[in-house]
Amino acid sequence: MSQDAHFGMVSHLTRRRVLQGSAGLGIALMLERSGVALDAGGAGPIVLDLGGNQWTLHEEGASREVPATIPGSTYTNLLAAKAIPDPFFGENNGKVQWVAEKSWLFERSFDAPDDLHGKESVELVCHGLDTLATVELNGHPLGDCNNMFRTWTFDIKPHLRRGRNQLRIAFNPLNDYVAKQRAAYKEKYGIDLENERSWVRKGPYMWGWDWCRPILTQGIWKKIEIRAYDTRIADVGVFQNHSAGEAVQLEIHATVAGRTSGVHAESRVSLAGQTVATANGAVTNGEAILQVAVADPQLWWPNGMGDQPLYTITVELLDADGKPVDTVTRQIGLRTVEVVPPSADVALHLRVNGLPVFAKGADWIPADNMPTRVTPEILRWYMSQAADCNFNFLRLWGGGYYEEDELFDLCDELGLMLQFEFKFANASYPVKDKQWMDNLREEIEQQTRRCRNHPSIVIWSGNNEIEYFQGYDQLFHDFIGGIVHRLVPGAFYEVGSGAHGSGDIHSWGVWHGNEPVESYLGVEGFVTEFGMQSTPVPMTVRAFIDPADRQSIDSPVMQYHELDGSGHGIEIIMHYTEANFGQAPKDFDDTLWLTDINQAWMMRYAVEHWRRDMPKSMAAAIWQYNDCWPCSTWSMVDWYRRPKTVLHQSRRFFAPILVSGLPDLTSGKADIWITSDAPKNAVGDLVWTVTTADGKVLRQGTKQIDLPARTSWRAEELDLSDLTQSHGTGNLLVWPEVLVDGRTVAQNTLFFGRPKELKLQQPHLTVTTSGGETRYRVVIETDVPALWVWANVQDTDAAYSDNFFDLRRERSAEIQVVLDNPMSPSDFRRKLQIRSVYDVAPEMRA
Ligand code: BMA
Repeated sequence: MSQDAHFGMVSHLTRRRVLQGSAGLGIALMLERSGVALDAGGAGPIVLDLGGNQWTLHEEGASREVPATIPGSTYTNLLAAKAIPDPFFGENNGKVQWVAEKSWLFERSFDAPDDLHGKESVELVCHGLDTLATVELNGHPLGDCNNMFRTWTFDIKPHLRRGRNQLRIAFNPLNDYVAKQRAAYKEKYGIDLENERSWVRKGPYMWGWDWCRPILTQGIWKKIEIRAYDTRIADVGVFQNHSAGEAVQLEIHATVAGRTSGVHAESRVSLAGQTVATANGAVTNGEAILQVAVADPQLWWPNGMGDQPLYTITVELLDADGKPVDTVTRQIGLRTVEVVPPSADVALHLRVNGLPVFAKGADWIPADNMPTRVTPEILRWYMSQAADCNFNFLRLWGGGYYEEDELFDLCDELGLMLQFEFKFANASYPVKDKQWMDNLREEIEQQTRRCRNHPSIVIWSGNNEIEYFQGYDQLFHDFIGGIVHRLVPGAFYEVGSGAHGSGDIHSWGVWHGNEPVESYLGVEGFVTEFGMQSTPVPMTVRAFIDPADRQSIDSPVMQYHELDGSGHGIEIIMHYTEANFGQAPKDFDDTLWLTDINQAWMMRYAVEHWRRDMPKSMAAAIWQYNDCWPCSTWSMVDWYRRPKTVLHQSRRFFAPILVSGLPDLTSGKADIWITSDAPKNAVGDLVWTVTTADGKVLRQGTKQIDLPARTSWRAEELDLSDLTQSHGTGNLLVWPEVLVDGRTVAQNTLFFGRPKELKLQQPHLTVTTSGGETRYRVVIETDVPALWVWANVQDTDAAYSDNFFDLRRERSAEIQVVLDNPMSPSDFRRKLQIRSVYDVAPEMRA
C-alpha cells in the first residue's frame, strides 16, 4: 500500500439531487465549471460546497504562491507543489518548521447562484479552521477564529453578491498569540502556564510528542460551505430507555434553526429498510421531542459478543402544507452500557446489555501528522483490521483531534467500543480566562452533540494523564462533565485517564520504569495503556532512510525517527529485545524483525496475564495502535499500514477463547489456563502435548471441558519437573489446544522463562505456493518446531491472512497472501521469504 495511492484528490461534485431540476441542472453545470458543487434539489438547506482545488495559498508578505486543495493545509499544499521536501523522509522535518512560523492566506473566488439569495438565512459554515484564522468575504471581515475543534458559522446574507464572490482566510502563526495570552494571564492571575498547548485549542500532538516530530499545520482542514435555508434541522439527539424484555423507548430531540412557525416534525425508525416505529409532533421553542417504542429490539453488541444491528432514525420537518423542508438521518444501536466501579475481587469494568465485557484493544492516535490526508478508506482499513484481530475496544487518546464521523460509524458497524477522550493532554489550562472557557464551551457542546448518538461510545473521558492543577475540578469535573451529563444523560464520564481521579490504569513500569516483562504480573485492573517499542518492518525503514544510514539500528536517522522522552529509546528497545531474545543479530534487517518479535511477545505476555486474571483485570488496551508518521514507536501497525508482529499475534491473544499459561522455571510446573470471552457457554476438549525443542513427543493429555462464558480458570496443572530435570527447561515446549466440535478454537505454545532460554533446532521449512496475479496460497511445513514463523514478500505490500505463528512437526500452516499489485507466480516464489525466530535470534539456537 504505497502511501501515494492514498493522496488521490477527493471529488467534491455531488450530482444526485441536482439532476431532479433542469433549472438546477443548468446552474449545477455552470457552477461545476467554476469549481463549486451545489446541492439544491431535495428537502433541506441549499448547500454550496466550496472545497476543491480552486484555491490558492499565498505566503503573506512574500511572493510564494501555490495552487491549493481544500480540505488541506499549508503543509499538504506546499508538499503537493513540491515547495517543501517530504517531512517524513530522513531528517527533513527540521527543514520544514519555517512554514509554521509564517502567515498564510487561502483564497478563492466563486459564483453564488441566485436561489441562495432567496433564503432567509445564508451562512458560511467552516467545519474546521486550523487554527488562528481571520475570515473575509468580499472585503468584509466576518470574524477571527482560534479553535480548530469548532465549527465556525458566519451570517453572510448582507455580504454575498450575485455572481462572483471573493473568500479569503488568513492564518497566523501561533507563537505571538501564545506569548500574548500567557503574559496576560500571568499578569492578571499570577499563574504562568508555560506549555504552548495550554493556550490554543489545537491537536496537542501537532507540537510533537514522544512518537512524532512537530508539524504545526495551518489550514481549512474540514469541509467549508455556504448554507442557505428558511428552516433546517440543526441537531438530533436520541435517548434510549431500556426496561427488561420489553420494547425500547426512544425519545428523539430535534433542534430546529430558522423559521419554525407552521412546521412540524415526523420521525421514522427503521431497521434494514423496514420501518419499525413512527411518531410526529410539534416544534416548540425551536425543538421537537418525539417518543417512539421499538418492539422486539435487536440489541447492539461489542465485537465477539453478538451482532451490531443499526437502526436508522429519520427526522423530517414539514411545512404547513405538509411539504418536507428538511430531512436528517442518524444511525443508532440499541444497547445499555454501565461502567461498574471496582470491588474487592472485580476490577472496574464495562457491562453491555447487562453482561460484563473484558475490553481488548489499543489506544488510537491521529493517523497522520497532516489530518486532511486521512481518508474514509484509510479509517476503514484500520478499524476493519482491529475488528479482524478481535479488538472490541479503542481509546481515542486525548492528545489528538476529534475524529471524523466516519470513524464513529465504522466502530458502530464493527462493534468496537470507544473511550471518547476530550482533547486535553499532559498540560494545565487557563480556566480563569472567561474567553478561553466560552470558546471551549462551543467546542465541547458541538463535539458532544456530534458524537453522542453512537452506540460505540461507552466511556467519556475528560483528558489524558493530567495531574491536578488549580481549576482541574472546575474544568474537567464541573464544566466538561456538566456538559456531557446534560447532553448525554446516563453516560459514564470520568474526569481523566491514567492520572488524577481516573479509574483506569496506565501501566508504564515496563518501558518508562525499565522494569522487566515479569513485572506485568503485579499489575491488575482496567488497563488502558501499556506498551513496548519496536522499529517498523524493513520495507518501511527503507522508505524513510537512505541506504547509507541503514548500517546500524542507532544511526542518526534511525535515532531521528525515535522520540522517547528518555532520549535513548533505541537503546531501550535493544535492552528489552536482548533481555528476552538474547544477543541481537548482526544484520540490520534481522535486528528490525527481532525488535518486532520482542514487542509482540511482551504484549502477548501482558495481555495473557490480564485475561487469565479476569475478573480482577477487565481491560487490556495496548499503547498505541497506529502511527502518524514513519518511526520507531509503541505502535502495532506503522504509518504505511504495514502490520507489525504484534498486530498479527493480537488476532490470537485477543481471540474469544484463549489458552495460555506461564510454565514455572523453578518448580517445573506448567498450568494451563482457559479464558472465554464468548457470549455463550460451550463444551470442548483440551488437548496438550509436551515435546522437546526438536519435536519429540514426551507427554500428552486430553480431556473434555466445559467452557463457561466470560470466565477464566486453570484447566490443567502439569507437573513437568521430571522432564525439566531430564531434558532441561530450554528444551521443552508445551502445546495446549482447545477444540469445540473438533475445530481448534485456541492454541498456544508455552515454554519455561523467556524465549532466550529456548534452544531451538534449525527448522527446514517446506513451502508450497499456488495462485496467481494478486492472490496466492502458501502452505508451510517443518521438520522440527519452528516458532514465530513469518511470510514476507520482499519489498512488496501484501496482506497476510496470518503471520508470526508457531509450527509443529506434524502440522502444516496455510496462509492466504493478497498482493497490492499483480505478480507472476515465478516472481512471487522468488520474492517470498519464509523465516522463523531461529533466523534472527542467534542465542536461541541449540
Ligand atoms: C502515555 C500516553 C502518551 C505517550 C505514551 C508513551 O503517556 O498517554 O502520552 O505517548 O505514554 O510515552
